[in-house]
Amino acid sequence: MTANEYVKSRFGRYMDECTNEEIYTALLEYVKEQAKGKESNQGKKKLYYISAEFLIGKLLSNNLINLGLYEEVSQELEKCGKSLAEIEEIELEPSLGNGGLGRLAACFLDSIATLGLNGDGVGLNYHLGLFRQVFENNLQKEEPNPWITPQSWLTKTDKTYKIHFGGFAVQSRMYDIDVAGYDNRTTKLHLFDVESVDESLVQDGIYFDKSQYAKNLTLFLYPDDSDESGRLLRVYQQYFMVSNAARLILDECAQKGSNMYDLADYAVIQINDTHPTMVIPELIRLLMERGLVMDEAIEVVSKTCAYTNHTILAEALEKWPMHFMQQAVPHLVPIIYELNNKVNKKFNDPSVAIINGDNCVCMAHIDIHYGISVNGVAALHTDILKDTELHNFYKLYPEKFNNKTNGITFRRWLLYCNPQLTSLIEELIGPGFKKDAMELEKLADFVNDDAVLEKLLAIKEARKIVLRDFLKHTQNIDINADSVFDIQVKRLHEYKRQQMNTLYVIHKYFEIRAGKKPQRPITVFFGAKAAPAYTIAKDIIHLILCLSEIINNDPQVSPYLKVVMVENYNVTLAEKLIPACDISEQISLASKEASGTSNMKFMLNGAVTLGTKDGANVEIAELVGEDNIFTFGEESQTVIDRYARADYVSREYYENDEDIKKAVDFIVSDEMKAVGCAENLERLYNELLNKDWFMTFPDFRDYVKTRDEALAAYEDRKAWAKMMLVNISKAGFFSADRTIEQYNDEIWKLEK
Ligand code: 26Q
Repeated sequence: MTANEYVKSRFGRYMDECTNEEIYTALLEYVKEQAKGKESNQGKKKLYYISAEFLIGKLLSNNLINLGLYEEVSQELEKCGKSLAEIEEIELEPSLGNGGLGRLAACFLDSIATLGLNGDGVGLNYHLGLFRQVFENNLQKEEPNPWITPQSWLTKTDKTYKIHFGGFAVQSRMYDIDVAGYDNRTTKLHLFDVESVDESLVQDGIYFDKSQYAKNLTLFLYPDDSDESGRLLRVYQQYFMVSNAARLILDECAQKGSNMYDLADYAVIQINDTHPTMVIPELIRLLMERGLVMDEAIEVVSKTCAYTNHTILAEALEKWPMHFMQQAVPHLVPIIYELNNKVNKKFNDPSVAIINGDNCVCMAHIDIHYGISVNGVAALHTDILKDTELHNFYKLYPEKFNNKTNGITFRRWLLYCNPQLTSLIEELIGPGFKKDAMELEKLADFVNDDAVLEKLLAIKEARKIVLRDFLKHTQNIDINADSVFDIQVKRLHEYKRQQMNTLYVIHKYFEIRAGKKPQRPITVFFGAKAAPAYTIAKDIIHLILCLSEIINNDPQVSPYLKVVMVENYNVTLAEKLIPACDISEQISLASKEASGTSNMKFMLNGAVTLGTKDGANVEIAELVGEDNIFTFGEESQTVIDRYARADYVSREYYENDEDIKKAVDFIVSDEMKAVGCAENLERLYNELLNKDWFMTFPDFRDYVKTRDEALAAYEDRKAWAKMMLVNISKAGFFSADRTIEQYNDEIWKLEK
């Protein structure tokens, strides 16, 4: 049955007589039907990828592409004067992730399905997701972000469990989303929910009673900081997630014939950061309920779990106070004590203990001692874990440590989001790259082909116009499509250094006012949510919005420079911003960004990276060569040494560098205060002057110089197009298919 026939059977009318809502509903059902036909791999051993976040994005077009239905459906829609783009507008984007870690989990599911591996995702069905960001008076405000409608990708299953917490229990239910692989099988994303959750608990903004657990367990995705009651709720959420996962795993393995002692032959669990760590004690507990003694249960579980670390920032390594555990999950406490005793007996080294001197449970330590594998997410990151952050563990278990450089799914981040570029590539090297991304290397043959270079530039121009029209339509923003598009989109965090980018813009603003005009207008895009309680991050957003207003209202500068901060940056916006980008800002302080993944998406779409030698930028630089990337800033070892010496004084840079001083002073100028809030601006100014923990000033000179070099290089259009082509041709390594093959070959060992 074609899509149009399906619409007719569903509504009694063909597409041309249906509303967009009806067409959307019918296509959603049609895709669900088609996905059923693609069975999942039923091999003996199965991967359970447990993650508190799955930032899946809208699914309609992606599923159509992966099921091979995209062309057919687009053409049928076109015949009746409609476009898939307008139907897609009906779909709400689930915001089930903060950023990179959640998006990585989504890319991995796509690759697991595409490679035909037996693996499912397990997570939580947050009703209101992460907050929706709105700007009011140049400040971020948070609002709930409901996404579950009667027509959604969720399928209610009859799987339910009773989950016990200290003092009460809840009934859970599993919902499934089918994940269609590209031209292959499907896998499932299992999202657990509580029947008793109550959306009316939310009052003003995103405030709600944090103590009514039965009503709020899956209400929101909790952003990465906050008050004590929020942190405690996070523990309840994590336990709810892993207790459900553990029960599901044991049920499925028992059904396949496991006697529980051989669990590792049936299941492998990938723990996505420490958020699902309690699955280890919970599995031990459940195995003991099934008759194993504790030592046996510990041994079985220790052969089944593997841990991925995504962060070097000490404050992001989860440590939960023991009294949280006592309150939320008292039945895990004796097991955690036993896990700690065993470690202490064996190693007698407080730095590797599970319970630390402050009586907190170090979640990562459980994963490392009681798992088969510890991996970082880029080569530099893994090296830093081994040499510095987790060095004491590396000495104990060198064989457990390994690197898995992140990847992205090319289905969403090339085929879907940039059909124009996809067609050109296919015209040049055939369709093989869609299945084997390394074939992109064949593009290198065209680096001196002027006609090809012209076409690449034309596609970029076309994509800028698409972005311009989209932002006009959705956010009423006006941009000049003939300007250079310089883009930094990612969660707002001081280590990612959006503040350094902003200081550069201020510096440019002064240059233009002084008569030094850029050769071509520049548009600087930001997109970022800040965690609601992360004050300085919100101050940085405030600064960007104020600066944008000042520049917009300055007729002397606005023809040459524009700052655009898009509201509520999400996957849908990323899909529009990335194909239009010329310069990709990847400017984290060296050693701090574990990998980054937007850097890969930009490169794949022909943007040139302006970046520090951090995370996966290092591997990008190695692949494209120094001529095809703009790198700047101090090396990670220099930064690590500087932290160790603790002798960085930001004020010295401020006092000795006129440009830094001028830019920083502008933050608290009368001009800025006229559009902004003095308290916020002064707080940020003081933070930079007295702390600047992520060392923006030492890198500032080199950043300005290198960014200006990139802008100058842009003017040689042919040379720039060559750089674009080299970047695209070398992006194959960053396919998540490669990453997942490596996870499977070296950790999971699933049959194909
Ligand atoms: C921790 C404790 C309490 C509440 C929340 C959290 C929390 C939530 C989310 C801690 C961390 C996160 C998200 C981390 C993240 O997105 N890390 C990114 O992972 C990417 C994929 O590996 C990397 O590319 C990025 O470099 C890394 O920052």
